[in-house]
Amino acid sequence: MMPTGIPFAMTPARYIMVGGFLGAGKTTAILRMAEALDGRGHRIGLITNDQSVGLVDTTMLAAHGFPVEEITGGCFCCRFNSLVDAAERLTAGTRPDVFIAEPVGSCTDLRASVSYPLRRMYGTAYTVAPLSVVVDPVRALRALGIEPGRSFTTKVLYVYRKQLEEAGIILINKIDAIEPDRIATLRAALAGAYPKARVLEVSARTGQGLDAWFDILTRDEGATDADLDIDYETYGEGEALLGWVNTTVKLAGADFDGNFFVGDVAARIAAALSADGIEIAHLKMTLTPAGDGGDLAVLNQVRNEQVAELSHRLDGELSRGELIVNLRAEGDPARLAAAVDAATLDAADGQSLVVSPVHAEHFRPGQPNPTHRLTPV
Ligand SMILES: Nc1nc2c(ncn2[C@@H]2O[C@H](COP(=O)(O)OP(=O)(O)OP(=O)(O)O)[C@@H](O)[C@H]2O)c(=O)[nH]1
Ligand SMILES: [Mg+2]
Repeated sequence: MMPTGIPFAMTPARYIMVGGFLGAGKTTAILRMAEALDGRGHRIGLITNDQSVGLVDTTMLAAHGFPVEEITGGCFCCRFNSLVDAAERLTAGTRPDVFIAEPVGSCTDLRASVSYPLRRMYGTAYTVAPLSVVVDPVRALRALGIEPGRSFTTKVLYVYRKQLEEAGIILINKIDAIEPDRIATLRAALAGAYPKARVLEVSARTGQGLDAWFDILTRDEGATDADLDIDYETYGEGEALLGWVNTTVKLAGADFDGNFFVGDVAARIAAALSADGIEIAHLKMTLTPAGDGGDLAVLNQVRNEQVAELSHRLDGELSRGELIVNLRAEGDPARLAAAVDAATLDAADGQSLVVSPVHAEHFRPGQPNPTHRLTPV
């Protein structure tokens, strides 16, 4: 039966895509949106995306009880058919009327390679919301050259700016964590540089400002998204400057404090990378105790000098568990992987834990090669 009191037609389903650079707060904002729209009577299906398997985001979102499909092996634009298949699998399972999708944080040109093709080819199945691009204000102030501080090199920043250029909505996130005058400066700069986008200020953490965003996403079409003039060679080079590491290991030993453990691993990784002058884009970890108690630690760090944050803490100690580490940073993937391995082993040594590898890979994303690339008619 159709739920009532819903602000837009239920068939076709709504497709909402939440982009933005690595670590901006996409997953956090999506979780908030899923909870809010679920509360309004919608059935939600989530789609995560990454260059490879073993994802912290999927583990985290699934832990909140929402159906999640993971698309790996490339971004939505290059795996368009997998995106449609994932939506169909979710439909076969729980028949969502709202799909919320998180593209890879180093991906851009989503409007031409995902939104238009969805509208043109599957317009009876989906209406597509304006493209949101989430922004971490400290990262943005540095990337736009407004504030000093460690940032990325020119080609990575090219991708960063292209993401903003195609946004229908720019979501300045994390306003709980930064002074209002810095937000005002950033807002003015973004509004000046990207005049077609609506700029909203929110905190995905506290919920401030999010309702206005949800309202726009559930009502409007994506007509305000800007068209992108993009050089795929520079885009590909920028994306490939970011190294990716995904590792999963099992830990076993006497009872240990998992919250302390993930913080220790993060501190060791950040110290090693800082020593090499490598900037972290996003380091994230989950530690899940063996068994099915539903307990979970989630750690994130989005800049070298930031103290890692635990957004979920384990309730008690554990003796066996699975650690997933996802690191994205501007540096040689082999060097990044070595830093992750050494940090994990050294931290485990400190607790006399045995580490058994489950999955390990490191790579640079391949040249983006969209399945479709359409512009408006
Ligand atoms: N202070 C504060 N922190 C936030 C807010 N939203 C997200 N964060 C934190 O920012 C970090 C990154 O958040 P994610 O939601 O994982 O970011 P993401 O954009 O999904 O990252 P990738 O998937 O790696 O691209 C986490 O530590 C979050 O807890 C916010 O509104 N305020
Ligand atoms: Mg995410």
